[in-house]
Amino acid sequence: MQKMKTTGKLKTTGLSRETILDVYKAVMRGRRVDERLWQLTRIGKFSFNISGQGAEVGQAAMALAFDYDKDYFLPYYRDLTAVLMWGMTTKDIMLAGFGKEADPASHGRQMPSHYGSKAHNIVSHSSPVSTQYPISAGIAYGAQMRGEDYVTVVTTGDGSFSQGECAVAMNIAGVHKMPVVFVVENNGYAISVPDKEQYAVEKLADRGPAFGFNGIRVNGSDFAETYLAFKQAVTDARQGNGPTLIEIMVERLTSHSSDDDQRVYRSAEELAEIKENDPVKLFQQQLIDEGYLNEADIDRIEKELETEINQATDEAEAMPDPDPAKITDQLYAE
Ligand SMILES: Cc1ncc(C[n+]2csc(CCOP(=O)(O)OP(=O)(O)O)c2C)c(N)n1
Repeated sequence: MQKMKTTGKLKTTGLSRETILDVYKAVMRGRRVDERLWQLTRIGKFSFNISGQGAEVGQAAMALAFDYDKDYFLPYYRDLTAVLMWGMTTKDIMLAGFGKEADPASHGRQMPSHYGSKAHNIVSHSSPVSTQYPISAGIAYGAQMRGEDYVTVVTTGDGSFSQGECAVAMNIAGVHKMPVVFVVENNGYAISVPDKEQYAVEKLADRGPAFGFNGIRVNGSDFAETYLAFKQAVTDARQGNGPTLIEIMVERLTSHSSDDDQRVYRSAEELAEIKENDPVKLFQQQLIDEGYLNEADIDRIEKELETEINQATDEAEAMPDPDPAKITDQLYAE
């Protein structure tokens, strides 16, 4: 996988110090909630976990470019940091993991990590990968038909991006210049299959021009580069200039899921290297070096998150389970 160094200075984003600190907290929330999800899975309280560790910085940069009050988000299963920024709460995530009735994604009927919240325009996806892509084009077309100015963003993984659904969605979106941002989070693997066995193009972003719009590859460990690319894509979509494809290069620090062991197919050297280049560690160091963060801030934010996550875990676990007599509720519109 191609490695890229963190480069873009945070001041080039034009964001305030307060916003940058909020982003730092969101990135740390993504990491710490994810760690808790693993613990809950390992002690048998959750059935399954699929992790976003290594993609937090890229996802935060993506999410920040959108208007959470009106834009639509169709995430995939690694987008924990992004959905938390978009309005889902740590407790929402726990409710889904425990399979509780109050889970906003599916009222306890879906697997964990199938994020969704009607209140926040976050559309939950199906387990067959990339089926969210054609739906995103439909939602974007709805904006054009109704004359509304919301933008839709949809994500998937590098392996899933070879599914036909992605081509179908990008083709029709290109034809109608739809207000949609297509995203592929490239972590170099589809479970155990490395990128060189997945596609023959140099970059997945190269598929954008094939459908008549821009394709850009960004380093997801570089907050400024990623944020500025998304800002431009959102502006273009809102102004009627059509879609953009953004390929975010991220890491996958964990195994594919709680049912996988990546030590079987990734070398010890490779695993040591990705740990060394952990994007969260690099981002924290960048904030310190550029004067946004000090040790006292780091400690304070860690304590705040620990309290938040403990509280969310306890409260969600104490909530009622779904009533088996109502198992078919929520399947069809009333
Ligand atoms: C249509 C379909 N085929 C296969 C699977 C099983 N499956 C789930 S995740 C996955 C790998 C996806 O890899 P990638 O798109 O690179 O995303 P990543 O998990 O690396 O983020 C596969 C094959 C599925 N869920 N749906």
